[in-house]
Amino acid sequence: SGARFFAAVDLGATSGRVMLGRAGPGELSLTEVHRFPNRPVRTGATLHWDILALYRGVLDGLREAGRRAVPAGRLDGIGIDSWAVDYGLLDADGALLGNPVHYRDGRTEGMADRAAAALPPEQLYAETGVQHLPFNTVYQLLAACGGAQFAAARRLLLIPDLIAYWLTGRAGTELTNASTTQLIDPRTRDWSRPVARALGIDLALFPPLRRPGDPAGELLPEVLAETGLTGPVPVTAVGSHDTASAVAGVPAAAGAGAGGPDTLAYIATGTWSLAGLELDHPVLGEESRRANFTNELGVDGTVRYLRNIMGLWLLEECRRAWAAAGRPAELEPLLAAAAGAEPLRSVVDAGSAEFLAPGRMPERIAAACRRTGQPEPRDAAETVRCVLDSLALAHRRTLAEAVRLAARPRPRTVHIVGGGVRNELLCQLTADACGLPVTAGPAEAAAFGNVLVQARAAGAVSGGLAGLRGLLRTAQPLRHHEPVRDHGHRWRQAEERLHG
Ligand code: LRH
Repeated sequence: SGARFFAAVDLGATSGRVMLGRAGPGELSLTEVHRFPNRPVRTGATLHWDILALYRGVLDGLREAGRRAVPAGRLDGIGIDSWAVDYGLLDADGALLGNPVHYRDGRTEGMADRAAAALPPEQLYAETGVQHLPFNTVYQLLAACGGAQFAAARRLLLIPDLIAYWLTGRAGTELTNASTTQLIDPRTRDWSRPVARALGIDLALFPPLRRPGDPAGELLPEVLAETGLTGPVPVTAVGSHDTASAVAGVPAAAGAGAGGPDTLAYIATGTWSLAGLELDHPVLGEESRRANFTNELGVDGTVRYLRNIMGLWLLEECRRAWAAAGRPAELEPLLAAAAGAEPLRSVVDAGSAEFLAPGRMPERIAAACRRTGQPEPRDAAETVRCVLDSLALAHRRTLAEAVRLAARPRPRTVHIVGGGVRNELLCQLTADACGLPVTAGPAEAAAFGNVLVQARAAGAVSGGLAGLRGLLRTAQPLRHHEPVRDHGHRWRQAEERLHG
């Protein structure tokens, strides 16, 4: 057939993967060829990403993708996406200055206040539409700017742009990820000079913007040699923010999505739950700011109107604590036990930044229950149940608020994509909490969205976002969860317990 081969590099907070996509007219499939752990490293007080280990994982994955392509060694394109917000600094020779700092590092404490003294939060939101998260890039820059590394920096590259730079020798700033820096105006989809000026951030640090679908260079000869690939291999800008690619990879029905009559509601689950709507314009009002919704930019002119929810981080951190204490921490038995535990016994605010930092998660969850006058979980099963109920409740609350603030019709279904798809209990509880059917899948939505954008840029497939998404519905089996009827009042009560 005329199918062509594309590699999608998708770097998440706990693991990275390289997927080999096969795409052609009416054809789309995806195979995982390499997965590697992403293990942050603390030196002194600072939590870092081990960026060279990640880059080695990328090279190993590209080599394996080439082996499996037909003919071997030939790839028609490479696209890179990762978590948002973080960056590396380069010196005047183009060398990396230190390991990129992890967004969960504590260095940004107090920076929002410093920013607010220079630019009122109302104005910052009206200009950028970005929710307040303690680790937004602008706060990281304010924390970094007194240091020696920052003084030596000539260039700033967001994580996927840094990987692309090492692969190609060419530097750019991909737009969807740039929109999480809090330096982009979502109306013009370009830098906000007023914000940069007010905060004293030099936009010249950022190489020029490129948009999903734009060329991002070709693999360097050394990279071809190391991966065994046959040149030329183009690298293409995709939605390099993983959430942008994941939402491009939502198998939405025709008619649902930006500009369509139906509301596209999604939850991109993984370390985070990103719950919201796809819109064709940003929502920048004061009510939206107070509700802490963000307007991230998506592929093809779309806007992701969503809120960050702590996601499976809560569960992963509990398991890490139990494993360290020598207690059972295997996922499947814990989920089975949680399924049998009393529903909605206690819930915590899964949107709260109090759960952002690593460490002692079961104790912190118990403390939050105590503080809100609810019973503490008595064992691991009850703790896991509390986490999943709390996530489902946050999904319900966030989607309902998004629909109201964006003045959109009630969605017909909620799409869950990303790693959380594998957690059937979470998907069912989300259906119950939202009172809406859930369509679960694909788990690798980010890689699908990544491949689709590259494949279109290469001319292997064509169409708008709706057309591309049409290919997804046959590429992967999807699971459907019907909400249990008459449970609405239980979730309403739990919500009142927590939020009044
Ligand atoms: C998810 C994600 C999310 C960001 C966070 C930093 O991986 O990109 O969209 O808010 O990481």
